[in-house]
Amino acid sequence: MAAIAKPGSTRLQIDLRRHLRELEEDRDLTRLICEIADASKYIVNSIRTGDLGLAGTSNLYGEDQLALDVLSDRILRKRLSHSGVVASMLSEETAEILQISPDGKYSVAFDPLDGSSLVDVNLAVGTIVSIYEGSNLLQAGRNQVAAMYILYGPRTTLVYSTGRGVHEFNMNHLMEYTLTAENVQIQPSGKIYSPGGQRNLYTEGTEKYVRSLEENGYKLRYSGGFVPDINQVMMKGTGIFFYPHLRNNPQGKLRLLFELNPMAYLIEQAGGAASTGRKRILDLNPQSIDDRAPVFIGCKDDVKKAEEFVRQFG
Ligand code: AFP
Repeated sequence: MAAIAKPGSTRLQIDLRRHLRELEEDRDLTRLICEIADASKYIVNSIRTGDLGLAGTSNLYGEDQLALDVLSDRILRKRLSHSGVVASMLSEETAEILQISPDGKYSVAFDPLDGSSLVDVNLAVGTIVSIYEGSNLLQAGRNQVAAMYILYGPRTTLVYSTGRGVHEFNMNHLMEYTLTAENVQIQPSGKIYSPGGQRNLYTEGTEKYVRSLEENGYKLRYSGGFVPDINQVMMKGTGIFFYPHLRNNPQGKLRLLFELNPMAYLIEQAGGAASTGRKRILDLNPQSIDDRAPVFIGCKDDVKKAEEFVRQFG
C-alpha cells in the first residue's frame, strides 16, 4: 500500500487515476470513479452554456425538472451504462432502479445535479454519487465501498473516498483533475452552522440546539445547496449542517440514497459524524428508493450535542 502523505504535505500534479492506482484500488472501481469524473466535464460545460429553463417533465418526487437536471442525468446514465463495470444504477431524476449488466461489479445511486434550482442565480451546485459492490442498492449506507461529489463552483472540484481517507482534486485548464488535498480531516467541534428548513417549524429540541450554537458564537453559513454546504465543512474542517425533522415533516427533506448516505460516508471518513438526531445515518435500512431522513452532519461533538437536545426535547 503506497504511503499516504500526512495532512498538509499533499503531492501535487497527481491525477485522479494515478491516485487510485497508488492506493492499489480495485481496477473496476478505479474505472468507475474515472468514468464519473469524465462525465462531470460534460456537466460543467452544460452548466456554463446550457439551457437554464424547465424541461417540461417532473421527477420521482413530482418536482419540475430543469433542462439541466435532465441533461446531467442523461450524461451520467450514458457513461455508467457503457462503463462495463455497473450492475445496476438509480438516479434521483428517474423513478426506478435500472439493471445494466449481470457482469457488472458495482451499483451506483446518484443525484446528477443537486441544488439545480440555484444555477440560474449562479450559486454553486453539485453531483453526488454513492457506490456499492454487487447489484443491491437498497442496503445500509455503511456497506458503501465508495462515495464522491463534484462541486461546480468558482472552481470545479471532486472529493472522493474508497474507505482510505478523503481526497480532493481540482479540475485544471485541461479539464483534468489533479490532487489538491489528501486525507482531509474534520475537527471535533466547529464554529459555523448551516441550518436547513423553515426555522418556525423547528421542534423544541432543534430550536434549543440552534440557540446553544448561537450563544457559543457559531456563525451562520447556508447556501441552499447541500454539496457546497458540506464541502465548506469538509474543506474548512469545521462546522455542522442540518436539515432536521420539522413539526410538519418528521422525515425532513433530504434523500437517503442520493444525498445522505454518500455525504455521511465521506464525512465519517474525514473524522466527522452524521445522525438523524437519534440514529447514525449509515445504519439506516432503506425501505424504498425515495426514503428521506432528518440529518445533523459535520463535527463529531456538534452532532453529539444535537442528539442530546433532540433526545431530551424532541
Ligand atoms: P433542489 O435540488 O430542489 O434545489 O434542492 C436542493 C436540496 O436538495 C439540497 O441541496 C439543499 O440542502 C436543500 O434541498 C435546500 O432545501 P431548502 O430549499 O428547503 O432550504
